[in-house]
Amino acid sequence: MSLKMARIASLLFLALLVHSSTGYLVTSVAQNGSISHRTAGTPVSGFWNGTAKGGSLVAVPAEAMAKASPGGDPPPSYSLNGYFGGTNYMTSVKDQGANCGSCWDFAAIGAMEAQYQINRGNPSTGIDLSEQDALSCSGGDCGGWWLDLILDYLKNSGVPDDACSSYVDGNLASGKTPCPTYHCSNYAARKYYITGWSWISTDAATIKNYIYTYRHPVIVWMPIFNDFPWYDANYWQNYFYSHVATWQEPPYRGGHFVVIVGWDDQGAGTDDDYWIVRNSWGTSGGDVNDGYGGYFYMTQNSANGFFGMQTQAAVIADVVPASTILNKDLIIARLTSWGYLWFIHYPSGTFWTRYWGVSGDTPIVSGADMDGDGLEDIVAWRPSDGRWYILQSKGNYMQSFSRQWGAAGDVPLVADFDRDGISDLVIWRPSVGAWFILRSSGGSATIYWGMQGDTPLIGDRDGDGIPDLIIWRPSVGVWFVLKSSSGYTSWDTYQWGIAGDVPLLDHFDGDGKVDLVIWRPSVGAWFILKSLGGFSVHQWGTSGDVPLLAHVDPSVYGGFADLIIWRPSSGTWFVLRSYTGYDPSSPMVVSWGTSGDVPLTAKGYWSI
Ligand SMILES: [Ca+2]
Ligand SMILES: [Ca+2]
Ligand SMILES: [Ca+2]
Ligand SMILES: [Ca+2]
Repeated sequence: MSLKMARIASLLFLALLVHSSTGYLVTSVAQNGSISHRTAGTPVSGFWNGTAKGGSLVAVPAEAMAKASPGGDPPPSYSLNGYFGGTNYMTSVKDQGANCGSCWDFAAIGAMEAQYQINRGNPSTGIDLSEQDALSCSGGDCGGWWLDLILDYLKNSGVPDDACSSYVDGNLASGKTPCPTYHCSNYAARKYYITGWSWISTDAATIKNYIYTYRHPVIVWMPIFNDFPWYDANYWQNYFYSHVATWQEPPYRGGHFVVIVGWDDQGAGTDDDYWIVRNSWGTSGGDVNDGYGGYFYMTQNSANGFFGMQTQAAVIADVVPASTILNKDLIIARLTSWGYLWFIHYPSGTFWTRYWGVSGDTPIVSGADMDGDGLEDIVAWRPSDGRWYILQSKGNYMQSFSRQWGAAGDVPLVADFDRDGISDLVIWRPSVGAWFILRSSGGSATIYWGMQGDTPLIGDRDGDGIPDLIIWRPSVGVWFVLKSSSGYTSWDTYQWGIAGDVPLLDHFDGDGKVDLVIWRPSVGAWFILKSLGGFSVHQWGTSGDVPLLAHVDPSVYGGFADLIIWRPSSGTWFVLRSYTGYDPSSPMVVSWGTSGDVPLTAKGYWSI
């Protein structure tokens, strides 16, 4: 074999013409266009349609039945907080603060944390979710909000753990801390989502059935009056609430959301029947003497005042951690009769799946973050209509949008040219050698660079942090790098590779400038031309393999890529790891996929 390794200041002519912000490739960009992907069969664990509302009872799911109590009617007393023995599935009672009207937030997240533990049969998962994030980033504020809106928000947007964004708004009488302020940087990967929720009927029998038989804490609305125990001078002891007044006397203080976790129909010191209710006003009030500070007891009996009866009640289906696509994951897109089924394999060995895209689409993932949350999205580019179909990481890969950009015969790529943290859509058109760049921040650009038969790539070779447009020409084995630092007017050339090779880009010397990589199928050899100077050669793979580059080993933040071979015949990933010094005697070998699949890798949020 021979590979010319000298860098040559080639004088090969390459048609070059730059247009500024003109030449829209298409006449319009659709807003949230409808899509024709298939979602049937998507293995989502939610057992309710999260959009079902209106107070009607929902069907009892088999999944919930499996968690059900031994059977029989709800007993005279029972509680999910262990008050009558058994397991306490509730997390610690929180304090929404002296002034902030964020009960809607604390009630929803309190039920969410408990439901997570209940559905896993583990009262000590350590789950602690961020009320501040839900307050800051949803439409609600310290002036209050609606239960259905916060539950929809938790389903569609999720919340990270509390350490990512701890509570700071307890003394805000109105407004809230703005959303970005208290996010941790990797908040998207740390989120939890509810899979669905439903209103339930507010009669006592139904609520007891949901708590006992199906194991759901019930979020309810209630009015608060001046005689509510916490407003009483004896609130240390007086934590039974049986309001009998009218709206006028004593004065109405406002609406409040709380969580019913159980009941006692045997009347502790009274012949009334009471709900056991988790509040969000700290633990110094309520049933402190019994070790249940923060809980109070509210009459079930509407005859004792119509305010004893809740007027809204809702339950959460299940709670799941965010699905993520990060740099260590191995990804397979498999064409099935339902379209592409994506399998995302975590380093732990677990995986998740989504259907996205149809036959004929180009599956794209590496570096594609069109919703700007730092996690890569699942993208299918469709030649037949030139549309980009984007399954957003935001919303746990359950929401989507599309954009029209490109046409049949084009090559789709992604990069962030305007550096706003959102991937821009890039189309390279071989017939005219044109790059069409649709910027996320608005506007577009057309740059002519390359010609039919070339391979387009994108990377930052000149080190200014902005993508350069790169063409590899097989006929002469020459790389043409059109530099962003020159305003895309001057270029460098490198002779590296020969016809039949596969060109790739990644980092191998830590200088932040992409290095030029050739994989030669005939001999299974990698030739890496480094920006700092010099080159390296590794034998890894054989003819018929698919070469990929990614950062999957523990040195992920060290900046050196791993050499990956995916072998279709056995569906095996062979990873030659940078942190072993590319030692072929200690590869990472993972069976994932099968013949006919499309293997893909992620860049991860660290390098998008
Ligand atoms: Ca994303
Ligand atoms: Ca952008
Ligand atoms: Ca650059
Ligand atoms: Ca480099």
